[in-house]
Parts: sequence; C-alpha cells; structure tokens
Amino acid sequence: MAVVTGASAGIGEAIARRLAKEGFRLLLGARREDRIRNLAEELGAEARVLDVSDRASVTAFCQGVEEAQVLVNNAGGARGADLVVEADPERWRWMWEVNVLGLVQMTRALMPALERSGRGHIVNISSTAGIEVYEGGGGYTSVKHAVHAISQTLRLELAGRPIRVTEVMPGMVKTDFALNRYQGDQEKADGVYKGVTPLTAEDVADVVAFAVTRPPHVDLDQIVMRPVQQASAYKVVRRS
Ligand code: NJP
Repeated sequence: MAVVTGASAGIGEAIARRLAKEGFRLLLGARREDRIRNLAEELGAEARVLDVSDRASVTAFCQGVEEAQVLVNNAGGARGADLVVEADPERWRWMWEVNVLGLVQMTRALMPALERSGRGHIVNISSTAGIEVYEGGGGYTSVKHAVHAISQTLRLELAGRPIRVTEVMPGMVKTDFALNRYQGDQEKADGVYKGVTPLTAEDVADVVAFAVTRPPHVDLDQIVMRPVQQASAYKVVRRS
C-alpha cells in the first residue's frame, strides 16, 4: 500500500493518480474531505480526512494501517513572502507545523507499518527551497531546509533497516501553491509563472513513480528538478 498526504490537489493528487496506475493500493489523506473521497472513488482507493499538523488526526488516520510500502509526505506549502524582520508568526507557525512537524508525525506514526512491509520507502516532497534561499523566502526556505536535514538524518538513522528515504526537490510547479501562498491573490499567483513553462504536477509524480519502482536495494537519495527556464530561485529567464 502507498499512503499519500495532501492528495486533494496538485502534486499529491498527481502522485495518487500515477501510483494507482503503477498498481499500488492507496490510502489518501487531506483536510478537504469531498475532494479526497471523489478521487479515491475514481481510483478505487481509500480516503481518510487528515490534518498532518494535528496529532490526534494523524493518529486516527494511521489507525489500523498494518503495512505500508510507501509513504509520500507531500502535504505542505508556503504562506506569504515575509522578510525575516517582518515575519508574521502565524504564517510561519503554519509552515512549520504542516511542512515539518506534520512530516515528522506522519513518519513516526507509520514507521511500524513501513518496517512490516519489508521494503518501506519514505518519499519527502521538499523543494529547491531546501537548498537555496531568497529574500522574502525565509519562512518557506527554512522549513524546506528542515525537511532536507530531516531526510538526511532519517537515512542515517534507518540505515540497516529495509526503509529507503528519497527527497524530491522541485522548483516551480504549476499548482495552487502560489495562489495559496498569496492568500487567493490570482494576479500575484499568475505572476510567479509568467513567461515560464513550469513543471507540472505530473512531472513530479513521474519522478516519484520512478523512485518507488526501483529494486528495493536502490535508494535515490535526492532528486532536484526544475523548469529549464529556472536555473535557480534567482535566475528565471522569462519570455517577454
Ligand atoms: O500545492 P497545493 P502543491 N494536512 O497547494 C494539502 C511542495 N512544492 O501540490 O488539506 C493535510 O496545490 C492540501 O490539501 P487540503 C509544497 O511545499 C511545491 O504544489 O485539502 N494536508 C493539498 O492537497 C508541498 O509540500 C512547489 O487543503 C494538507 C496540498 O497539501 C508539495 O509540493 C514547489 C495540510 C497542497 O497542494 C505539494 O504542493 C516546490 C494539512 N494540514 C515544492 N495543509 C510548487 N507548486 O511550485 C495542506 O519546490 N495540505
């Protein structure tokens, strides 16, 4: 079985669709119940409401999961683009609770099930923001740097056990990510992708599918992927 968090939209939804095609049984989680239920019905999967930042919700979600081969920690995102000296603590708290503590809580809760599968695989969807910084990105880059550090630490701590850890680090992907980051400001969100052919959620799902279908002795540690027009957070060559 594969468990996907944040499967109600964007990259998580695309991963769910792709892993279903690869033949995985799926357990899908997110807060928007109608969306995950519809998707689960379409894919013949199971859906449960999940707020990764809420310990009780994580416990309830993972209840009864005896065996899981794959856990995709995808739930996450950015809120705002505050300068560090103007950081809004509520926005930063949201980013830390979902991207970092949510990932840790899910990983901890499913560890016995991953181990029982005999070939567990944790896939953390982090970001190029986990290895780069930019002005106004302090909140988001710090949480994804934390995901980067945790992924590497996990790999050390799990060495010798049958569990792989893959960190997928995408650059710009066209989803609701920017719209959510800028609290529904469509113009601002559109500006992020202006003049660029961004990655699609399916591009990321493709890479996740590749990683989880390698033979069990092969661990793809880190996969960095970007649109060709985005050489770094700083260097995006836009069509005029
Ligand atoms: O974003 P979006 P993406 N508990 O906003 C869920 C990373 N990334 O698909 O709960 C459980 O369309 C939310 O579901 P819901 C990014 O940091 C992206 O682009 O129903 N789930 C929805 O399904 C993130 O880690 C880009 O609202 C929660 C999903 O998360 C991952 O890719 C670039 C939740 C967000 O879907 C997927 O983001 C990059 C909670 N508490 C990394 N809170 C990019 N798009 O450019 C949210 O480098 N969700």
